[in-house]
Amino acid sequence: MLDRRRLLLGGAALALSGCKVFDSAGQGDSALRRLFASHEGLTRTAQRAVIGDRLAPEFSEADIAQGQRPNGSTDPQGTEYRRMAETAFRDYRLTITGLVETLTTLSLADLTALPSRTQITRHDCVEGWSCIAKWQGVPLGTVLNLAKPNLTARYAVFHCFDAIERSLSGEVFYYESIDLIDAYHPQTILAYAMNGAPLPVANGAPLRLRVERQLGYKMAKYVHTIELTDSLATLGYGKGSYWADRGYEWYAGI
Ligand SMILES: Nc1nc2c(c(=O)[nH]1)N[C@H]1C(S)=C(S)[C@@H](COP(=O)(O)O)O[C@H]1N2
Ligand SMILES: [Mo]
Repeated sequence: MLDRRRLLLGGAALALSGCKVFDSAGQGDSALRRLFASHEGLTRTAQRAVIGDRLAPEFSEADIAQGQRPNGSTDPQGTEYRRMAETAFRDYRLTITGLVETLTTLSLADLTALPSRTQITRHDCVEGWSCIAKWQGVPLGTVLNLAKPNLTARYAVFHCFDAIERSLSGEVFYYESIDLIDAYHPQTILAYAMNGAPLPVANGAPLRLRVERQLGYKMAKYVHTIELTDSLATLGYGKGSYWADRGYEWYAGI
């Protein structure tokens, strides 16, 4: 498999271990940030060339050694989210908007009524840990097709319920994006179940993305809106995701 860290960052990755450490790399004009920026275009092209349309490895039940380790936000505190969680997400609606023909909203019952896919895959966090878990959900492509994407759509942006950052200047809600190649990849699903049970709050209930050929931070939890766009320029600081805006690569291929 591609040695992503060596290809991307050389020795710089070795000095970094956690999201907090990366976060500081996102401040201002750090040398590390410039290093990331100069590698981004090159690595995305190189990784795509190597990866092509391949499937991520899938595992067996026997490979599930432990629960999925919760990371990042694990208990969103917003009032809308808390109210939904208390009533088993009966009032949850996923919205698909942006460059689509039909603005579409789907309840959890609507989503679970669609044909589902189940896959046992390994989640790799950039902090250096991995977990194998079983994910069940609806293929993202199926959901996007209900909204009929315009031909101009290039990216799927995920807007989430959790405020990942709170400061005097306000709250920043987690956001991520993938291109439509990954969005329509057969293993890209909106998961509502994990290891045979409804998705726990700690792991992104009621709905989280699985995009199996990329690192953990791409797999947006607590998704409330999927927006199709032709550009990422107006999202956050323009790099396409909360963590990409803070120094990670946008295309986090593994
Ligand atoms: N909405 C949201 N999605 C998120 C995060 C987050 O903080 N908020 N953290 C990301 C990171 S860094 C990882 S490793 C995985 C963790 O998923 P898990 O809690 O199911 O292990 O979710 C990703 N998706
Ligand atoms: Mo992560």
